[in-house]
Amino acid sequence: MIDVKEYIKEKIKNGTMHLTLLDPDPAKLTVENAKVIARKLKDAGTDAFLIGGSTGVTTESLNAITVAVREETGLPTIYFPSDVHAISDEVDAMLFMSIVNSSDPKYITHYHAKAAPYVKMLGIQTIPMAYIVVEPGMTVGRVAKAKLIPRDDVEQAAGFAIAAELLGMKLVYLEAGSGADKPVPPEMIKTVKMNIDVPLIVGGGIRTPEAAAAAREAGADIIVTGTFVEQCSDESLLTAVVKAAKGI
Ligand code: 1GP
Repeated sequence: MIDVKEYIKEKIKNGTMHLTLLDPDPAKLTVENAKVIARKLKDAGTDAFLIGGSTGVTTESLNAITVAVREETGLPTIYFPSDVHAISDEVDAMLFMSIVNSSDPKYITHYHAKAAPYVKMLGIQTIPMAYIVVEPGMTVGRVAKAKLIPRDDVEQAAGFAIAAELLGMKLVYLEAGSGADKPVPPEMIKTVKMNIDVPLIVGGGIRTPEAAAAAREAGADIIVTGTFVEQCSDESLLTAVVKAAKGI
């Protein structure tokens, strides 16, 4: 298995990474579709796959999509946890993430206490990550009862990010929510990036080369696109977004 922490460290030395998010809810994505999308995104230059969604994910669907993506692309697969009951040892790593601005302890540490013994027993590589949900927040904001960071409150976002770093988190993720009409504001990305030394992930609502470039130029180390890559059939636009994210 790939050492994903090391892979990320090496990649971001050379610039921003692009991660493709696939939602393994069987109602949204079949294994065959996942293979087609994964192949297209590999060709477009994506660096790794995040696999996860807020609802409808099972261990079986997670395993099936992970194996398909790995076989199709050979790129790292990283579980973006959905549900305490869905855990896979097929992934190369798992984001062991706390939704630090949730108002519900379940999403901060309590679900973790239920999942952790299994994660440890299965020997899954974990990467501790703070997940900060910004307006509009979308499904994850509602499901995880996030106290959404207002789009203009860059200090609050920075405060959560710095706290996360001091708590020992190895990644910080600024999330506007999957399918958001507006991505995380570049000003917020810039302020958070200036204040932390761990890699910064940005996602939610990025679906144009301009938005991807704006996030990269503001300081994102890793840019995630999900809805756009699942829906876009124009391969030149896919490639343009991935290239804009990576600055190549
Ligand atoms: C969601 O940040 C990701 O967790 C991706 O968002 O689906 O809007 O690309 P999109």
